[in-house]
Amino acid sequence: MEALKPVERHIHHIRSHQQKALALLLDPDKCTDSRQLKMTLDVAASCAVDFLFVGGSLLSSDQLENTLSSIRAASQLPIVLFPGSAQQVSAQADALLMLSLISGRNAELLIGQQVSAAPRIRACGLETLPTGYLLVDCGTPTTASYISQTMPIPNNKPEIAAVTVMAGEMLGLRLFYLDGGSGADVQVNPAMIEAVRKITDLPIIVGGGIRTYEDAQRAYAAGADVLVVGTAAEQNTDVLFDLSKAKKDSLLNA
Ligand code: 1GP
Repeated sequence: MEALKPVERHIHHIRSHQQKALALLLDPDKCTDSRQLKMTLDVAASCAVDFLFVGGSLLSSDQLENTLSSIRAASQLPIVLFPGSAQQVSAQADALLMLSLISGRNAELLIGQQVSAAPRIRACGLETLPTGYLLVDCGTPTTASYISQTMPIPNNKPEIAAVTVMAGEMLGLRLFYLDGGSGADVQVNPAMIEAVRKITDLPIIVGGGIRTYEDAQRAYAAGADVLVVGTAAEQNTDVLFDLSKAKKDSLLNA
């Protein structure tokens, strides 16, 4: 097998050392104030955030390149694109989550957008992380569920997520992302994370509705390797201190 590239290797390194990671999600539509962005990135650095995820299910302004330049100028953290569509590809990033929405049955998001984006991704030389993406119904219809026109997995059905991940692993996907969607009412059910953890040793990313130390602690304890926070940090960057503490404490509790 080909040697792992830096971002995927970093995630595996964290996992193999029983550590956890925290990713801050930045939505380019909401990063138009460069002073605010710089302050957010400074907090991220002081909280030992591991990755910056950049993207959105729906980008209504053309701010991706500008946002990436501003992030590059103000932060050393690895930038991972979290694309909502084939347009969200840029050589300024370090890597891209090559998402396939395996919880849904929309061919366009299972493989269509990926085919459209592949030549550009290759031309940019971006590292790709083959990621099985699962949307979970966390209490409110989200932009991700609406735009993807897919039915999310019910949060009280861990077994559906588990067999979906099982199939994804058999297909060769190498990471899994359980997502309640941005601004979810509640976090992904820890029982679902646990069920997925039991059937795969591959890295698990979890996001959507994570707002507190306790939310993060529950998700890490259930087996999440990387937690993603967006909305709560947009509202108040202090949440990064709490989530970072949960990350450190999870190591002590391991
Ligand atoms: C959304 O997982 C991310 O795709 C983050 O969700 O904005 O609710 O933190 P929040």
